Order: sequence, then structure tokens, then C-alpha cells
Amino acid sequence: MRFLATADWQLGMTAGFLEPEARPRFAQARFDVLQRITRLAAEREAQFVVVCGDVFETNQLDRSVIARTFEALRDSTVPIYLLPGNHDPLDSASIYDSEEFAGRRPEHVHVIRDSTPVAVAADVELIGAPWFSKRPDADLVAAACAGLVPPASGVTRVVAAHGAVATLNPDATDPATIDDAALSTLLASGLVHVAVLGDRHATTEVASGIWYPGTPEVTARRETDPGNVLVIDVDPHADLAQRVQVERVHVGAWRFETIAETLQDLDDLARLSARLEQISNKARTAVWLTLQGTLSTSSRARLDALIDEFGDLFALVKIWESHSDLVVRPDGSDFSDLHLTGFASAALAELIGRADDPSADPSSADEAGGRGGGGETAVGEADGDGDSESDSEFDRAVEAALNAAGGHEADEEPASGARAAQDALSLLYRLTGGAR
Ligand SMILES: [Mn+2]
Repeated sequence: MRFLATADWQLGMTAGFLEPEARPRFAQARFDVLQRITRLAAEREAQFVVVCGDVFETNQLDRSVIARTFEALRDSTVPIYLLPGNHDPLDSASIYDSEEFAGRRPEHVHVIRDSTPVAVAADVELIGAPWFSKRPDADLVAAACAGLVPPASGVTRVVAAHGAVATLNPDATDPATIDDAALSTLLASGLVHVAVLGDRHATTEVASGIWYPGTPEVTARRETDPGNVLVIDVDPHADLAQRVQVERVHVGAWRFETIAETLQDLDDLARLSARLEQISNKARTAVWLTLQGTLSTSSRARLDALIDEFGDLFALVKIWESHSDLVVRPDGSDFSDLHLTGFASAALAELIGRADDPSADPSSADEAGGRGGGGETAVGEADGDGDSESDSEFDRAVEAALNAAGGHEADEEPASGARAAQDALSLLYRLTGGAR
């Protein structure tokens, strides 16, 4: 008996961490992959598809998500069983009870609403363990399998459930934890033949006959092997060790990657650039850079320009700040071509001093921002002295860099004083044309 197992579709998920223009593409990918799944099920002559929970990201979704889900599943020639999970439980606000869902559900799409065995075919029985709330107070798999009698000869019994198993759960006190040792005993006894689970987004074999298929499209950076579905063959007459054959098939189009590099000079930047360049399907790839090393101001500015350029192609390219340690050491030659005078020259000297001072404390970042305001006076004075237009532009660049030294991205830890000054120098270098 062959079936296809998948889970954690998380339809309707938004990805606020991606570039804004990439977010609708990411949301659409979660629907597009459904057609690849149902086509695969038909090609492999699977008897059914089971989705082991978290079909939807929440119970509160725009009705268009339901419409697009059923549109994507419309042409499936294989029946599809949806199991409510912790994101989409069968509670009083359940998406499965909404008018849109009931009104649009195609005949071949079924919701598993209790643990009564479902006769998918004459030789297949499906036992589901749906979630009825976000916090079950018991092991739902144990409850679903309690009191089972042996299946009729030749009938394959499949368990579909959702949640963390004890051997992989960091929170062993959670009463909803699935006792996978007890499940293995059930499997060995032949009361059930295979168990497929949702909740863990990376494809994982827990034990013989117990699998997490994982999410068909990646949802988070930490997932080690997402983007798969499982084609599962079960021989109900065989012992547990030989009973279940699993083929993982990659169906996901998106990738979340982490790239680690040590950067010291322009050669290292060229290597990083080449690594990014050779990645295919950039529009559906997000990259977090974990960077170590020490760069001159001009090299750091080149790095920032490189990240901006690749940011136009990728769904995201970003330095993962909490996993990076990149220091900028101003090089004497970095600014010598700029022939700075007056306020700009004094500000530059101060930034270089601060960038080199590891003892600079975070509060000085605020001070640097404050001094940006002081720059307005300097610009005014320079204009009063009849300085050229380009000098005035340059002063604005210095001011912008100083202001940037006081700011940092909201999702990152506050920059230290030295770090803020390093960022400001890099920005100053770029604003004044140094990275072209
Ligand atoms: Mn999930």
C-alpha cells in the first residue's frame, strides 16, 4: 500500500523578515507547491495524501487563502485528508468550520475531525489525532490508539498525528508530548503499521515506522531538511524492520541558507561575491551571512554595496549580526583622497577615534546621533562662507553618516559606540563616492 505524507503547509504564513517585494512570492509558493504534491501522488499511484496538521497558519485567515488552497488542490485525482494541528485546531473559531471552507471544499478533500478509523479504501484504515485546542492536556496519539483491536488481515493501518515526540522534545513536562516509545510498541505489535507526524518542519525519521515529513516549503532558517514530501510504501504482513519503505521527494522551491565567511581583504569579498553569484533561483533564496574578520573602511563599504546589489536579486541578503563579528579598522588611505576640511574633517577624525576605541560604550551611540543635529549648524556656516554646492552635499553626507551612527535596526541588538562609528564611517565612505 502506497500513500503520500506531508505536513505543516502553514498556508497564509507571512514572512515579514523577507524583502517586502519577496513576501507575496513566498506566500504564493506555499500554494504552488500543493500542485506538485498532488501531481506526484498521482504519478506514483499513491492511494491518498495525508497532511499531518498545520495545514493553515492560523484559524483567522483571509477567505482568499481558503479559495486559493482549494484552487491548488482542485485537480487532484487522489483523495486528500487534512488533520487540524496546533496552528489550526478544531476549536470554536476553527477555519474548518467557516462558511468559506464548507462552501468551497471539493469532494476529494476531507477533514479528520475525530479518531474514528477512516476506511480510505478496502485495504487502508486511517486513524487521525486532530487537535481541538492549542493546549491539549494529554498525548493525543495514545488517546487515539487506546482500545484498538488488530486490523483485518491485509488492511494497512496508518496513524496521522501532530506534535512533539518525547525523544525530541525539549519540554518533557508538556502533557501533550507524544510518547514515541509507546508508539513504537504499538507498531511492533502490528496494531498500527506506520505513523506520520506534523509539527517538526524538517524531515525526520524518529524511529522505525515513525516519520515527520516536514514542511514542503521552508518556513525558518533553523530547519535542517525542509522542502520534502514522503512517498511511503507499507507491507502490513512484514515485521516492523522491513515493513515501511520511505522515499523523500524534494518539492520545495525556496531555500533559506546561511553562508559563513572570514573577511580580511578584497580577495575575500570577491570570494563571497562568487559564492552568492553561483546560487541559482536567487528570487526564492534568502541568505544570512555569518561574517568574521577585520576590514578597512573602504572594504567594509564595498561589502555593504555588494550586499545591496545582491539584495536586488535575492529574497533576502543580510548579515546575521548576532552570529557575526566583523570589525572595521579605518585605514589611513581610506579617506585621504577626499581632501576634507572644516566640520567634515573634524567629524571624520572623531569617528575614526571612536571606531578604534573598543571601550566606547553603547550610550555614546546616542551622543553620535545628537551630534548629527549639530551638523546642521555647520552646514549653515559653510553655506554662509560661500562654499561650493558640492561641499554642501558632502556635509550632508557627513551628517547622514553621523545620524546613522546613532541608529540601528530594530531587530538587532544596539550597536556599541565603536560599532556605530564603524558603520558611520562605512556609510560616509559610500555617500562620498568611495565604493564606486
Ligand atoms: Mn507547524
